[in-house]
Amino acid sequence: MPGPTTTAPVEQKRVMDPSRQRHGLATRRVLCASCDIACSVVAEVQQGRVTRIRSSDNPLFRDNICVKGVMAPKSFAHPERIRHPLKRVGHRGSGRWERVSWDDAMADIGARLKRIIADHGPEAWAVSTSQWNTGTDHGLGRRLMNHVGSPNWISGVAMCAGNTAAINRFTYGWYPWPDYDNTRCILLMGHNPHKNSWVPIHNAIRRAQKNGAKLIVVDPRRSENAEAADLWLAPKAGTDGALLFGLLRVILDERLYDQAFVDRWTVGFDDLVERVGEFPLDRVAAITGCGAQEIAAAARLYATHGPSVIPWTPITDMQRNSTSAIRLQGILRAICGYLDVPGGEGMHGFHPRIVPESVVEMHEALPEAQKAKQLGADKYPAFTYRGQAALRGPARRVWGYEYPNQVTGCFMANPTAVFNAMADGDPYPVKAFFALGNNALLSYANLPLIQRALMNQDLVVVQEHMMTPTAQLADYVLPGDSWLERPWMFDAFGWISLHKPSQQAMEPPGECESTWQFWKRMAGALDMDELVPWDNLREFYDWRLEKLGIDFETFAETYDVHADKLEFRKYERNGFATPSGKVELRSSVLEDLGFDPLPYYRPDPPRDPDYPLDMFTGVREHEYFQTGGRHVPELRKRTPEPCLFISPGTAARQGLAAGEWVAVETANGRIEVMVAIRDNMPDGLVRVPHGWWKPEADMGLDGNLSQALKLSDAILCRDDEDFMDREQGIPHLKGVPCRIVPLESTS
Ligand SMILES: Nc1nc2c(c(=O)[nH]1)N[C@H]1C(S)=C(S)[C@@H](COP(=O)(O)OP(=O)(O)OC[C@H]3O[C@@H](n4cnc5c(=O)[nH]c(N)nc54)[C@H](O)[C@@H]3O)O[C@H]1N2
Ligand SMILES: Nc1nc2c(c(=O)[nH]1)N[C@H]1C(S)=C(S)[C@@H](COP(=O)(O)OP(=O)(O)OC[C@H]3O[C@@H](n4cnc5c(=O)[nH]c(N)nc54)[C@H](O)[C@@H]3O)O[C@H]1N2
Ligand code: SF4
Ligand SMILES: [Mo]
Repeated sequence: MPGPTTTAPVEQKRVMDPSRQRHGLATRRVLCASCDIACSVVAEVQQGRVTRIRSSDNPLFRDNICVKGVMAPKSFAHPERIRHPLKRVGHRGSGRWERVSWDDAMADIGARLKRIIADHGPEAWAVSTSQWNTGTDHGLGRRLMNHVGSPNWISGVAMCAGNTAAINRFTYGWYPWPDYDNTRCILLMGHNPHKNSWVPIHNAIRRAQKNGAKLIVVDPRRSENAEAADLWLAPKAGTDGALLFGLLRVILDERLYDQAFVDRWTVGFDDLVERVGEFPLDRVAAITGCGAQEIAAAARLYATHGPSVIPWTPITDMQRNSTSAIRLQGILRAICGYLDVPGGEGMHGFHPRIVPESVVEMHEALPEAQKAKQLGADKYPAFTYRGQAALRGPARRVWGYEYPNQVTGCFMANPTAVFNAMADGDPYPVKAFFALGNNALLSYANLPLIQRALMNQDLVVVQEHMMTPTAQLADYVLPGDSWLERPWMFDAFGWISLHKPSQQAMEPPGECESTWQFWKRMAGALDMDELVPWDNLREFYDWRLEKLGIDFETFAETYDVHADKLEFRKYERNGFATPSGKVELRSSVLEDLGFDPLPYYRPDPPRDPDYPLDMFTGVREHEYFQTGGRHVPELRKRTPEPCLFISPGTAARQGLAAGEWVAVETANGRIEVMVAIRDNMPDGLVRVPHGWWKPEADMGLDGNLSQALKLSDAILCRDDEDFMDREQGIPHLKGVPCRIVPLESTS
């Protein structure tokens, strides 16, 4: 997701194209954060307001722009944007608010949080954020929580690249990034960047193809990338883990791996061979529905047309076999010799002269006894402190710091465990919940549980642009600024060592503030001012850039991108950041945690005949980022309603017509959707879009939280044992048994 798509040394000085400067217009070079890929774009400013977003002057980035970015100024100027702090006056969910000052709000929040901590301990405070959107947290929240003593931080990255990063660390100690510029083969496990989704990655893939790279796509649906692929495999949803075993089987049987690398740099190869032996291609074909021949063809292409890459995919972050599927991708990378080589997947480490957010977070300040209380650590430890503890020493040895929090996903509590503690006090009560730039109610599995959890809080604080369903259940709703209204330094989520600056283009409206500023206020409210010794974001960036010998404003004037010189095969110097110093095909960390040290495949539970179809959620809609954006009329008219995407065959069998409203039901609940028939959908599988609510609809519980309680996919998503990954405890969203019922026959 980070900016440029190369692992070659990059230091792009600022490029301005005078022919593109219009008379009388001020321009600012900004990074779009209307999704989480941070395109470099230009903001045109007139009379203190951004009037237009256009593409970058730098030819490298000129094509990196999409409809969401272009419409951002409209989104941020919406009349219903939250511009002042609001305090709840009616009962929770009544939708009644009064305007208060920031100072009063923070004084009360601080006092109430102190009381909760005094009564229940610091672990009774949980925070959910999306660092992508808030953009300016920069680890300050974790820093404060670590000093207060709460380990209970969660984020949507638990189902996105964050958990993938944590699991990758088990195998080779750092989550690598693809070198699209030099690769010869790209394997997309479902991931489907397109013209309105992660445009820089879409462009990088297309460029790679033009340069002769092959494209293999694994997707049950004929996606945009499937159409552009050299080879398209369409497995049954949720069976990626089995398919990956099939690829490995062919590569091992035909000895297509890098023997020298395996001999010198891996442990557990013989055990792996034995485990893969349990997956003959006919078994894989039976599980996935893909033919043995096409599986073999994909494996050969990946292994012999390298260096190849398997870009990050959220699809295997959201499956019952997630940990194994992520590990299998790592194992493929490693044994084929594609780790940390040009055209393969680079392991950058930290930028040596810019203070990383991981260091800002100060995880070493959280006492071990508090780390041990992190919710979910006992049962689902993989991405918790406990799960990652054995990697601390190796990380220090190789990367210079014990807590590399790549993609912010390596030291999280388990979201479901946090919601259980909030709702039922089990295993201990959580009574204060902060959602910062995160629409928590809609952004995890099992919405009814999250709703109960929120209703059972003594203090809910939300920082937002709009009155989201989550905000509607808060005690305080605080006004957040936007990416046009603050300076920003993007660190590529600590995934790669690239840094990109973003200039502030306009003043925030009303009393909107950054999440960084919220945390600074919070430090004051908790009598911990000394933890945030910087007056504002610019000073904080100046501090982080000190070793580079440049202040933020100069940095932003000078560079489009900054990275230190990148080297390859760094492991030859320090080994890998794992306990053995090698690539752990057999994971000592998983073994010590009591799990199978080898990848395995857990079949679907027996089908309940009441739910004859499968549904998946998570396909991204062009116009919206996740649960946001529905308030922008220009976008909304393009996709006005949540649809159920279904094949012509399944629609005919179910007697459904396009445009008809139906209910989709799983064992967890039901939502309402409009039927949309698509011939790129396979029979038997239906697709439910993520994140629907209607900002224009009545607010509060009486209005079903702006219809979120009727429309959100999170109602359908299950978090019971059969639908959770064993090691991480993240939900299976790809292939959930469902049924479709006419609206009038549902209760
Ligand atoms: N059920 C289900 N859950 C999912 C997924 C799914 O497919 N289904 N997908 C998962 C994935 S991949 C991800 S990445 C996560 C994303 O989960 P979230 O991070 O919660 O993503 P959004 O829904 O975009 O919520 C972000 C909120 O921040 C607000 N916002 C935007 N910009 C700013 C800002 O600058 N400042 C402040 N203060 N607020 C801002 C927006 O109005 C929006 O309400 O969800 C995950 N959860
Ligand atoms: N416009 C827009 N762009 C976005 C976002 C957005 O909200 N809006 N969100 C951003 C974020 S946070 C993320 S995480 C990315 C996600 O973007 P992607 O990684 O592209 O993920 P999705 O769009 O959810 O689904 C991609 C493909 O996975 C396929 N798929 C479904 N189930 C399975 C399965 O079981 N196995 C396999 N192999 N494939 C399957 C679907 O058919 C679909 O074509 O998009 C980013 N880009
Ligand atoms: S892909 Fe679109 S929304 Fe995402 S950062 Fe780029 S311009 Fe913004
Ligand atoms: Mo995501």
